[in-house]
Amino acid sequence: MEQIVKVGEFPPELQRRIDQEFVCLDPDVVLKDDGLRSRVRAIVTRSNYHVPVELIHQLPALEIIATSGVGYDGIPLEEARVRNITVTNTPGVLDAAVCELGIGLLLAMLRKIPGADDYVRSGEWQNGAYPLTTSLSGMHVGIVGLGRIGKEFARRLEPFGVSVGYGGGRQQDVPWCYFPSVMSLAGWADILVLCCRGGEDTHRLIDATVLDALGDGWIVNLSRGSVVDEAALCHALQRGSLQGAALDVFEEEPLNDSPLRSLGNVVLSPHAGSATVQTRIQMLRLTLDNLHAVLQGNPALTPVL
Ligand code: 8YV
Repeated sequence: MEQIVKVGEFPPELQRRIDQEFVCLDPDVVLKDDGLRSRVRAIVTRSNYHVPVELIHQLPALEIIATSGVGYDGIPLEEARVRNITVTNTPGVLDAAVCELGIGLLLAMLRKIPGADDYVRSGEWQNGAYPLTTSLSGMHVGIVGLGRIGKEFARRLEPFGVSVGYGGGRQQDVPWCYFPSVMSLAGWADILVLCCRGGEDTHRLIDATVLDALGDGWIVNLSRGSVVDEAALCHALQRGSLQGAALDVFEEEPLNDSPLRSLGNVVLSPHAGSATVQTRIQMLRLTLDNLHAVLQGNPALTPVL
């Protein structure tokens, strides 16, 4: 079996599947063995890890970097482009899972479901009714980044009787309202849902000015923590100008001792958008198929580069 470099960790049940098709080597092991280092043709990783550019420099025979995930902001694309290294991701197979969680987080945030569960468990209900919450129906929901996941999310919103807008990219032939900027979208929306990719182009796209434009609204982040100025978000939530947030991603993961962890108007999720058994198996299958294709001299199934 081909020896490949593995950057990051896969859950045991997925690693066992990889081990049936490839021999995974730790980067440090490869870099200490010049023979191995000169032969290795592939890197496998996951989208929440960073592939160091220094590692790529040390692997002269590298042909493919395959990530299990849709995001590729952790891969030094320019270096890969210069070296004509194929980069692949796993788009499409995780859209449903991410959007299912996103709808769940949106409803949990508006209807304060985690707090309601605590309210019953703690016996607080004996003292009176749970405070009234907020309906989704009738809201203006603005989607930042109308890619595959953004479109899937918009389609799943429609049965809830909301108005859907989108912004942060080009106008598309879709039945939703286009806004030429994130600022104008935030000014229209009651709820911003972040579905854009991570990376330099979207770094802190949602900053204090956008949060001010959103006003006493809500925000759901399904994309990357880097897309939001987290300090500005905390400040808006703490002073109550922003009514609430539901976050699956964070500037630093796992979330550290952030003020977000003590705010009652925030629903927190551990970067679990694609984290279902079925979805992760599908993502890994596509990742491995990309590796086999390129290493056998064939085109990648889902190339980014
Ligand atoms: C996680 C994701 O990276 O697909 C992405 O970009 O953020 C998630 O799917 C997951 O760890 C991928 O294995």
